[in-house]
Amino acid sequence: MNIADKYPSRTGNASSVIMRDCPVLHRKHGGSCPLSKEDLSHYEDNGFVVVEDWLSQDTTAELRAETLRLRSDSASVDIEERVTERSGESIRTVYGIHKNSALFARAFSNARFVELSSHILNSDTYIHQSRINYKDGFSGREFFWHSDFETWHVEDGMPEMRCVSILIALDNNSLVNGPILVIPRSQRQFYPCVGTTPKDHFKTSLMGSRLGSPSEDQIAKVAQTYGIVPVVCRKGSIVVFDCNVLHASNNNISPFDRTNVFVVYNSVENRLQAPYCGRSQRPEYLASRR
Ligand code: 6CS
Ligand code: FE
Repeated sequence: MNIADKYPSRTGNASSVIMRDCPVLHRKHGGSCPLSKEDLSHYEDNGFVVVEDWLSQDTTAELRAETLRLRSDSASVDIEERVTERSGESIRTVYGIHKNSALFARAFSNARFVELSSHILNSDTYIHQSRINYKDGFSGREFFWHSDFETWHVEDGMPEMRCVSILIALDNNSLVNGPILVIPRSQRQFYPCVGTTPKDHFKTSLMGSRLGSPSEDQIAKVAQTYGIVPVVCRKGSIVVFDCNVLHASNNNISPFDRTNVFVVYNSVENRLQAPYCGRSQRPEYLASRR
C-alpha cells in the first residue's frame, strides 16, 4: 500500500468508512457554467443531476448511429477495447471512443462540456476515460454496486475525488430497461472494499465483478439512510455524476435497448500516479496518462 494513500481499499482486510476530505463542487464562486445554480446545488448535495434535452434529437440520433457503427467496426475499435457480456452473446462496453470516433471526439470537446467539467473541478480538465455502455434489450447485464473512484484510485492511481462523469443518454432510460440506480449523498463517504486486486484484473472485471464493491452490510446501511433513486431520463439528456457516488444497475430484461455514453473528465491537478494496488498501470484506453 502507498503510504500517502488517503483512501486505502482492497488492502486485504475490512476497514471502516472514510470521510471524503475534498469538495464535491470544487468551484464555489464565480465563473460561468452551463448548469443552473439549482442543478449545481442538486449535484453537490446528491452526487448527480439530470439535465433533460441537452442534445438536439438530430445530434442524439447521429451519436446513436455512431454507437452501432463502433460495435462492429474492427478497423476503428481494437479487440481489447470491446468488452462482451459474460455470455459472449452481445457487446457490453466499447472503451476509448474519444480516440476511435471523430464524432464522439468532437462531441466531448464541445464548449459546454469543457466549461461544465472545469467549473465543477475548478481547473482545466482532460478526458480520463470514455465508453459506450450498450445494455441491449434482453441481454444487457447488471453492474453491481460501486464507486467509480474506488477503481480509478486503486487500479489507476487517481489521487483525489476531483473527477466528474457525464452520461449522455442515447436511448430513453426508463424504469424497465435497467436504468442506473444511485444512492444519493453517498459521494461524501468512501467505502473501503475487501480483497486484493489480482494481476490484469481488468481483463475480467469489466464484464462485471464484485471486487471493488462495498460489503452488502455497508450497501444496506447507506441505502437505508439515503434511499435509492432510479435515474430515468429521455434520450438526448445528460446526467452529471460525481466520481464517488455509489451506483449500480439491473439486467435489462425488457426489449428496449439502453445505450448510454460516458465521458469522464479529470482535473489536470489530479493526474494519475502509480496504481495504489501496486499492480502495473492499466491500458491507456481505460485510464489516460497523456
Ligand atoms: O474499471 C473501470 O474503469 C470501469 N469499472 C467500473 C466499475 N466503473 C467504471 C469504469 O468504466
Ligand atoms: Fe460505474
